[in-house]
Order: sequence, then structure tokens, then C-alpha cells
Amino acid sequence: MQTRNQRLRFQALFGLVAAAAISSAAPGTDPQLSGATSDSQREAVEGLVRESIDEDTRVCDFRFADLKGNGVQELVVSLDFSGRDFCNRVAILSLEGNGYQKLVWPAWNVRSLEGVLRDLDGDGIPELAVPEPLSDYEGARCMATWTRIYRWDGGAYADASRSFRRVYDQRREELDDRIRGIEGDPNLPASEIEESSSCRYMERDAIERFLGLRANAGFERAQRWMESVDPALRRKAAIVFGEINDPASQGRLRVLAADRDATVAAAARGQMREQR
Ligand SMILES: [Ca+2]
Repeated sequence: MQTRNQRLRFQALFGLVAAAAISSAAPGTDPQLSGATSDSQREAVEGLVRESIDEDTRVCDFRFADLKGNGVQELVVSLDFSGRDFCNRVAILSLEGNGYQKLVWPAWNVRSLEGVLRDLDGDGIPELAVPEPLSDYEGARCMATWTRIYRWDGGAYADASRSFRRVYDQRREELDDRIRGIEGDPNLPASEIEESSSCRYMERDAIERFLGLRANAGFERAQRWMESVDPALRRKAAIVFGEINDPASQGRLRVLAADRDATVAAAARGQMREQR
């Protein structure tokens, strides 16, 4: 429940942000979509986020957009919740009746909201295409992501990914191109080819499963990864088996749950718990 005081503070801060957005936009540009940021605007957004979401989070980027198509601007922010510059949340803040609404989604590496706010169906209202983690964080090594598409459905921001098959199809082609580029690069050592293609394969195979093209896409690759000496690949294998979740994959997860590397075993057990 929002207290009256919280509501009033939010409204005041939201007003400040909106005013700063309009005053700092270059003449002739749409302040909502210009992405123009001034220090005062950023400060106002940070105040709003501290007040309504979290004390210790950092604002990576923010934009105004009319996500409902009702002429009212929502404030979309990407936030770093980790203190490690992962920019790992996307949130929507909006005035709602005499209160406010906030929604926070998991995300990964959203430094800019430019690629997130996209009108994917051409109706003039932006959808949100939010990249979220698909594989575990592996330090300097690659991390696979999955893009989830949210859209205002008249009552809520719903996961509308299934309505955008074309977007995933395109992404699949892009990933195939990149994989071909990596695998065809004569200057890359084999270990690096495996490493930088693994995240693209994870996402590509997840798309094929999602689109119903191959229910167990990625299974054979994950079987190879589980034989690798590299624990990062074995952890990725556990995630793929968890996502496929057919009897064969469940069997592989039981093997990985007894892996000599504790982090691999934990990843496999985590997947088994999730699928139960
Ligand atoms: Ca749209």
C-alpha cells in the first residue's frame, strides 16, 4: 500500500522529471523520445527511483514513452541493482489515478534503452524488448541472453513474446550469421570459437524451441558441452537440459548433479528444482 505521503512525493518527483525532460530537449525534437538527458533530469529520475524502488540502485538510462497509447507518458528506466554495472533491471514508473505504479523486470546489460523501446508491430506504441539472462554470469566470458517482449494489453504489461514470432525469426537469422562468422574465422583458436559461439548457440537453440521448430534444439550440443573440461560449458549444458526438460535431458541433469565441480553440480541441481 502506498501512503499518502509516498504518493505525493512520487507525484512531485515525477513532475520534476517530466519538466526537466521538456526543458532539456533540443528545439524541434520530441522530448519523450529524444533521450536527451541533463544533469537535473537525471537527478530527478534518481530521486524518483530511490523513493519508489530502491535506495541503492543506480540509473543506467531512462526514457519517457506512451506505452499504453493513451497520451500519458510512462517513465522507463534501466537500473543497476548489482553495484557492478550490470544494468540488470528495467522498470516502468507511472502516475496512476491518484497514486503511482511501478513494475520491475529482470534484465541484462541494458546500458541504453534505445533497443528496448521498439514499436515492433507498427501501431505507433512502443513495446519493450527486454534482454534477460539465459546463462549464468561467467565473469569476462560470454553470457547468453533471452529477449522477452512486453506489451500493454489494456489491463497489464503482459509477456507478448508469442505474438512476435517474426522478431525471433529475424534474431535467429542474425545469430546464425554471427555463428558462421565466428566459426569461419581462421584467426580464432578453437577454444575461443567454442567460447564465443556457445552463447549465440544457446540463444539460437532457445529460439528454435520457442518457435516450435525443434523441441530439443541444443540437446546434442549440450551433450558435447557436458563432456568438456571447461566447467563454464558444463554449467551451460545444465541450463540447456533444464530448458528442454524431456526425459533424456532430465537424465543428463542427474549426471551433471554429481559433477566433480561443485558449481556445475549446483547448477544442475538448481535446474532440477526449477523443473519439478
Ligand atoms: Ca507497437
